[in-house]
Amino acid sequence: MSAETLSRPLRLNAVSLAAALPGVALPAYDRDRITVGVVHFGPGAFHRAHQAFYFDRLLAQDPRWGICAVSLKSPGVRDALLPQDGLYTLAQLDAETRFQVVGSIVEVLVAPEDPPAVFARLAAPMTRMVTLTVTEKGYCLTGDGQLDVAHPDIVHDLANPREPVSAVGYIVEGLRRRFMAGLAPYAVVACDNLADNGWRLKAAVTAFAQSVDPALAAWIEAQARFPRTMVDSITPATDDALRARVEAATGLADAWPIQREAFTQWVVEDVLGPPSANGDAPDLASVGVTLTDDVRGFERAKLRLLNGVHSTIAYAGLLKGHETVFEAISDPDLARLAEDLMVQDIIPTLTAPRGLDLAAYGQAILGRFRNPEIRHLLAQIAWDGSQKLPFRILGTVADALAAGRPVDRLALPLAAWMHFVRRRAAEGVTIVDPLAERLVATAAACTGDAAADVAQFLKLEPVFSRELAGDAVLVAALVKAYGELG
Ligand code: CS2
Repeated sequence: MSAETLSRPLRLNAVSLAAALPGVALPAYDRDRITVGVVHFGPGAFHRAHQAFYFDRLLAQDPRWGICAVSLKSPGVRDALLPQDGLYTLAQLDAETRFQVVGSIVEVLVAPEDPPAVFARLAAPMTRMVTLTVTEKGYCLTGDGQLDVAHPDIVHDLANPREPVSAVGYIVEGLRRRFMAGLAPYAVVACDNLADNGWRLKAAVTAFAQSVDPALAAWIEAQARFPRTMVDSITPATDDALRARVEAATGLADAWPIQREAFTQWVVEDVLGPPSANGDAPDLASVGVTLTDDVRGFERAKLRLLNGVHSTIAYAGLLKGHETVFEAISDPDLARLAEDLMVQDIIPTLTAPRGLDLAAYGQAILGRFRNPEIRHLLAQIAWDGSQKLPFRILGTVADALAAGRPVDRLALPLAAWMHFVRRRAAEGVTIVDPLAERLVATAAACTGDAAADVAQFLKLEPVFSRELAGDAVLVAALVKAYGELG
């Protein structure tokens, strides 16, 4: 063996795992005994940081909950994880650093390459749960939360329900096959940052199924469970610095490690039924998941306080030339804005779930933003603003307006987003957003006159409902904020 070969670290996989450096946590179960109980759509960084981590814990006590991860579009995850036997490293970067190899993903499929393999998994009796992290836009909903029947993927899937391309289309086709086979439906667990995520998904799935077969829709309506959830763990995108750090810490080369903060939370609406010996429902509570009847309280608090303030400092921070959340929250003006928004504008719109002190929760979130170990790019959070702002900021705005409270500060993130869009469009930088084309056209119609520019943006109906766009108090606040930031 040449010196060069000797110095190159082994690639992480089922065999090399034994050579991981001491201190690296390894799967605490025999992976050969794992069966697939979960099909997951969208195995991006967040899934691998969060749900796959909880299932990894669960597998130590129950081997029926291995994950079949399904990418709806790109083969990237499969290409990285296949040579690694599905294994990857999760780095928890915080006051303490922890490296762990996660083993819960036992199969990775790329749906467009092999739809029958996906259908087979969905229709398998052992599959009891389908989870999703497909981002806000992956649900194909209209601005008011209904299935968007004009969305190209949904148009395609309604015309070809047996050859779907969307997550909703796959879920319905899988359920149809179970219905025909006399099997119980799987539970469908939406894990994206949408208010009432499970309910919205259930409505979309049922509406789709209605056009396929009304009896199927009625069966789904009556029998399938779509718990609402709140998911939380700050997970910046993987970069080469992380790859190098993971390699140094584990002694193994990982093509796609994942990083996150130590904090993680998963709150699931308690509708899945008791965990049972026949494997119908996983014992999520035993691995740290909160099961509750009041998921909405948790979900609103998290969406509005964490994600709302995240988006605020992303747009306002980028305008001020900052690159990361840590830099932005270290800017005293932005830190004050974040805190004032939380205390004066957002918390008054929330009802605390039992046991949650909202003021302390808000402070803890700001503390998490100050984690110096995490290099979370503002540009990443700025993606898909048209999809995120309605859930993160506009709900708070609507509640404040209804209560007769001022919305001047809440107008700042919205105005900052408008400037962000204009600036990117002017610089010819791609805007990552499903509405990118309309955003660029909107930016092109802007002149720099605050009232006229704001009016252009307010025409974007998937973002601003007609009611909000016509609200004189909000319009005045937006024009003022836009002028101040310009
Ligand atoms: C972030 C979220 O990228 C974003 O838009 O606001 O991904 C955030 O980090 C997570 O929701 C935290 O749980």
